Amino acid sequence: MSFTSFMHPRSLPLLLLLAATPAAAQLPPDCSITGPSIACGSAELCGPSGDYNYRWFGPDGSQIGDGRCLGISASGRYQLIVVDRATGASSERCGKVVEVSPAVECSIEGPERICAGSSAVLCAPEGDVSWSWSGPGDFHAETRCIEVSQAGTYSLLMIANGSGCGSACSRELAVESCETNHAPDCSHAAPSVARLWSGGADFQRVEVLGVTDPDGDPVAIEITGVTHDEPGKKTSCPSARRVEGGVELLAERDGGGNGRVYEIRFTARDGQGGACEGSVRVCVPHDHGQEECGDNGQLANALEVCDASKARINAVRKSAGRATLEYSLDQDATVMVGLYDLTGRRVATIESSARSAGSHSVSWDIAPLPRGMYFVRLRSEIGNASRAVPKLD
Ligand SMILES: [Ca+2]
Ligand SMILES: [Ca+2]
Repeated sequence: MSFTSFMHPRSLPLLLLLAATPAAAQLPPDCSITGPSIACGSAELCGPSGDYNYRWFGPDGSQIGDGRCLGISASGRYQLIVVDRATGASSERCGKVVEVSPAVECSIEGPERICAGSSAVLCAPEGDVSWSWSGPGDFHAETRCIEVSQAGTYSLLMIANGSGCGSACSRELAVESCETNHAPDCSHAAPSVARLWSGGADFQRVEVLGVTDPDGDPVAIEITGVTHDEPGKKTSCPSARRVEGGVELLAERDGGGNGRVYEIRFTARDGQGGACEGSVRVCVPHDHGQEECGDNGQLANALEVCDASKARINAVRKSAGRATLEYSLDQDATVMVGLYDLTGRRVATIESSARSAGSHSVSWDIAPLPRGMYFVRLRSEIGNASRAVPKLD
C-alpha cells in the first residue's frame, strides 16, 4: 500500500468544511487507490467501490480510464477522481506512485526426450537474472544451462537481479530405451579415388567412402556390381575385380572415346538389420586435357571374365581310320596341336605351324593307336583349347 492511499491528506480540510455546512448530502466521496507500489510487468489499481464514476489520469496527466479499476504496465504516478453519481460531488484527486519492472519470462529450451545413456542440455533465457534449477534426485543448479540424464520434472526459477521480479516454469524429460535401429546413410557415398589415369594400365584400388550410420554402427560395404560404359572388343575383361574392402579397377579407356566411366554399386549394412544401397563413379579420363568423363551408358559388366582364348576347337570328327580337328583363330597365330592319352602323355604332334586368322582343319591317321580315350590340345600365343576325342576302337 502506498503512503498516499492511506492518508488522503487533501481531503481532510474539505471534510471539515463540509461537515460545517447543513447540506451534508453534498459530501464528496473519499478518494483512495488500492494496488501494488512495486509490480513486475503489469499491475491493477482500483478506486473505492460504490455508486461512483471514476476518472483515471496517467503519469503524463492525461485521462486514461473510467472504470473502477485500471490495468497499468508503466511506472509513474497515477491519479484518480471519484464522482458520486447521485450528487455529482467530486472527490479530491488522489494519487499513487507505482514502479513497474519488466516481467521475467521463464522458459526452458532443450529436448523433451533422450535415449538412455545420453544426456540433455536444458537452457534458460539469458539476461540479468539468477537461475535456480531443481530436479529429480535432489538435482540443483544455479547455471543458465544444465546437462542432465535422469528422467523427471526439471523446475526453473528465474529472478531478475535488480527488481527481484521472478518467474517459474518446468519441463518433463523422458528417457527412452531407443532400441530402434536406423539404416545406414548411403547418400554421401564417394569413391576413395575419383579419377584413374590411364597409362599405369594396372588395377588400382578403389574403396567406397562416406557411408555413415545414424546410430554409429560400423558399416560394412559389399560391392554388388561394377559396370562401365565402354563395351566392345577393346575392353579387357575383367576390368574390375573384388578385393577385401573394395574393388580394383583397370585404368583403361578407349583411346577414341570420351573417357571411361566406372559405376560401382554397393550395399552397406550396419549389422543390425539396416542397409542402404548406392553407387559411386570413377572416371578414367581420355587424357590430362579432358579430365571429365562422358557416360555413354553402363552396358559393360566390368567384373565379367571374358573368354580370353581367341583360339577355339569347333569339332573333332572321326571317319575311316582318320580323325579331323576343326578349329578357328581370331588372329594369325603359331599353332601346336597335340594328341594326349589319359595320363597326360603326348602320343602325337598333329600340327605345329603358323596359321592365319580363320577356320582350319587338320586330320591324322588314328589306326595305329591303341584303343582308349584321348584328347587333343591346341596351344597358341592367342589362346589354348582342348577337346576329348571319341574313343578309338
Ligand atoms: Ca544402424
Ligand atoms: Ca565414356
